[in-house]
Amino acid sequence: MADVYVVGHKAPDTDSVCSAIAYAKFKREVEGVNAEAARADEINPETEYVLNYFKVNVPPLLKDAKGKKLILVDHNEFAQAVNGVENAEILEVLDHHKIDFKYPEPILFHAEPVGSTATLVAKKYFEKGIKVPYEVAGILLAAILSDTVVFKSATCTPVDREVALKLAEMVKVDPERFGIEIKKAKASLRGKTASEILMADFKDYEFKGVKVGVGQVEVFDLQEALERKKEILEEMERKRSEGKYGLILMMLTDIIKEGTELLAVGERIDVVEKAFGKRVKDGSVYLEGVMSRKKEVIPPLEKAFG
Ligand SMILES: [Mn+2]
Repeated sequence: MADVYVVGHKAPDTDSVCSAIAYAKFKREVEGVNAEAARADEINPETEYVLNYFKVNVPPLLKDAKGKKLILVDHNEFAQAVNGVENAEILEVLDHHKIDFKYPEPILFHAEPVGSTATLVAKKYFEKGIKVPYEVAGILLAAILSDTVVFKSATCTPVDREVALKLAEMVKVDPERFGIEIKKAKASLRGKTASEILMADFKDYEFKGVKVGVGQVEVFDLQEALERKKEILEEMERKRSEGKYGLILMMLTDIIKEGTELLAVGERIDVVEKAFGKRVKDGSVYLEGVMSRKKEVIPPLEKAFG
C-alpha cells in the first residue's frame, strides 16, 4: 500500500488523471517517496482513449481520503477534491488554477499560471535532467493538448507549447493531429444522456455565499449540439433544484469555431448578464472567442458577484 496518494479533482479530466499518474511516478522514482496515483471519480472517454493509446493503467479509485496522506494535483479547492479531504493530511499541492486554499500547516504549494498541470510535471523531469519515460511523455503531452484545447485556449502559454513540442518529439507524434484525435474521443454528444453531458466536466464554486455549478463540454459542431439544448436545460434545472444552486451554467464550447454557447439556469441570471454584458435569451448566450472556463468564465462571474 502506498504511503501517499497523488490525486486530481472530482469529475477528473485528462490533465487531472495523467498528471497524477506522472507525478506519482516522479515522486517514486526520482524522490523515493512511496506514492501512488489515484482518481477521485470515473474517468472520461478522452482520458480512457489516452491511457489506452499509451498502454497505461487506469489509477484506482480513492473513495474516501480520510486519514490518508495526499498530494493534490490540478486543483486546490476543497469543494473540488476527493471525498474525505477534510480529514486527510495534505503534503503538497501542484496546480495551475486560482488559489482558494487554507491549511493549518506549512506545506509545499506549487502553482504556476500555465495551461496545464502536466506542463509543471514535465518541467520537473526536465529540471532534473532526467529522461521522461515514453508513456509518461505521451500522457503528459495528451494532458497539455487536452487542457489547452490543442494550444487554442486563452490559458495556453508559450511554456506549454514548448514543453508539448519537446514531449511530442520524444513520442514521435504530430501534436496538432494527435490533439484533434484526443478531442474527438470526447467531443461527440451522441449516445450520451443530458445528465452525462452536464456532469462529464462539472465544477462547483461558491461566490458570496451563492452555490454555483459550471459544466463544460467541447464539441466539433455547435449547431448539432444545440439540438440537445432544451434537454440539457431541463437537466440543469433538475440539478439546480436538487442541489440548491443559485446558478448553473453549461458551456458548449465549439473547438473549431472557437466560441461558447453558455446555457444558464437559476435565480442569478442577472449576474451572468452583468459578467458578459449580453442578454441571456431562451436560456443561453453566445460568447465569441470564449473557450476557457477557468480564465474567461469564472473570473468575470466572480467579479460580477462582487
Ligand atoms: Mn488542468
